[in-house]
Amino acid sequence: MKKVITYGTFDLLHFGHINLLKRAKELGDYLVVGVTSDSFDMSRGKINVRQSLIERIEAVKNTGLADEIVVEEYEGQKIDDIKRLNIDIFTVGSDWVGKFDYLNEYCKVIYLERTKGISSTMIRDGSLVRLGVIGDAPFINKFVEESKYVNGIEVTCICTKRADIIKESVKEFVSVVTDNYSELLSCVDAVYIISSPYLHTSVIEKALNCNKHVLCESPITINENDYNRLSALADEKGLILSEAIRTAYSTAYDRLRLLLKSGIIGKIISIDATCTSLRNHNNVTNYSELWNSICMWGPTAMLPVFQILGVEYSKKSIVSKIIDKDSRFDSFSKLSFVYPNAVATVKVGNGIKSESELIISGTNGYLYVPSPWWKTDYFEVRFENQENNRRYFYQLDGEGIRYELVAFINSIKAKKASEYVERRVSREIVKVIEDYYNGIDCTEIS
Ligand code: C2G
Repeated sequence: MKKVITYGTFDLLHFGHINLLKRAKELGDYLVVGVTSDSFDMSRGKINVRQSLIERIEAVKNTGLADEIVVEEYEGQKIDDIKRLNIDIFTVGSDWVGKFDYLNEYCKVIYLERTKGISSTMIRDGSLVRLGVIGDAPFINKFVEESKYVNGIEVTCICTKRADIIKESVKEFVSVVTDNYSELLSCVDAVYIISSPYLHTSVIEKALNCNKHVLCESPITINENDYNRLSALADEKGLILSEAIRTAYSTAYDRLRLLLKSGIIGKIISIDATCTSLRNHNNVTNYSELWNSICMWGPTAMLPVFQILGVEYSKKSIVSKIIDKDSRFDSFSKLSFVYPNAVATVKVGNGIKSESELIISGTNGYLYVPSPWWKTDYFEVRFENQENNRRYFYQLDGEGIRYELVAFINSIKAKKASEYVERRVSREIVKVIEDYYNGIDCTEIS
């Protein structure tokens, strides 16, 4: 008797799962299905499984395809199960190609083609959001790979002028790769935009006019009037327009804000946020194709300032080292904000390197987030008496993309913008960047 085993979460069992189970069954005479436990899914970063283990097991049972069901509870269990149950074939969908080759030592490994396209019922009842991705950055690969960990969303289409940067495994996952934005809009419910900030306004406007929800890399626009017009359009059409600043959605950052609210460091007097990188700086011929420092890092670095101190500062100044005047490419900018009772400094650089930490100083102590603070799973609260210092750890899966996607689909379902990046904060970020482009409150260094 040939024994086959397959594993999965099988949350809100759909046609793709059933199709996989059917073909798995056809590979042999006896099918064992491993259903992941809630805690195993949590630990492997599946953060929004909607059904309990019991419900998911029940659904697999009801297909009548499984001869035996086991619960997958720990990393490495597959080897134990294969040996214990005398399995001949391990199979799983093609989205996992290569990932389980190590099991070849114990049995035959077969990757079955993943079912592309999604059951129309799931789209109709709103339990699945078809997402289109538009942009030309290699980051698209990471984004699509991360989306697999989030239930309720599926990247079905990528629109790019650079199909060459899309990995084969990612092409395998999506149904359509095109350079035609209208084609993308015709087959999705929502779009994720990672094109250049100069293009955002027209790309967002077109999506909203086609009744698609939007998740856009920050800055959403570089013009306040455009921002106001786009958010009004989203409201009028009952659509979500969300800003993709990953840090805002991470657990550590969220807990940090709550702790500060509780007054743990007393009155907040100063915030210093630094974000720098040295990306794509070799052999640059056209700076307008690169993200300058203020667009690449400004939104993330300004986020804690505006969320914690508010947007009613009385004075700001921007000092920049501009290395390409035509595109106003700053390799470094230092922004200062003066509030009636506090101050903030933001340093951003795409072309210089510094310690990328976040320090929030208060009358009783300070909060320290080590470099790179924007993707942290850890921070410390420090006091004069070191014995009172506290360290906080939180898991961060996939640099925060998963959390961002979960928040996005939750707001689509709730028909309400999420509070992770408030409108007033988004608007202020846009305003500061617009002022930078117009040279307002700006000083240049050579
Ligand atoms: N699947 C598919 N087509 C889809 C969706 C899912 O063929 N449109 C397959 C997956 O490739 C997987 C199975 O259905 O083989 C179950 O999918 P999930 O519940 O999403 O489970 P997954 O996270 O892929 O876990 O240890 C767990 C396994 O590694 C698989």
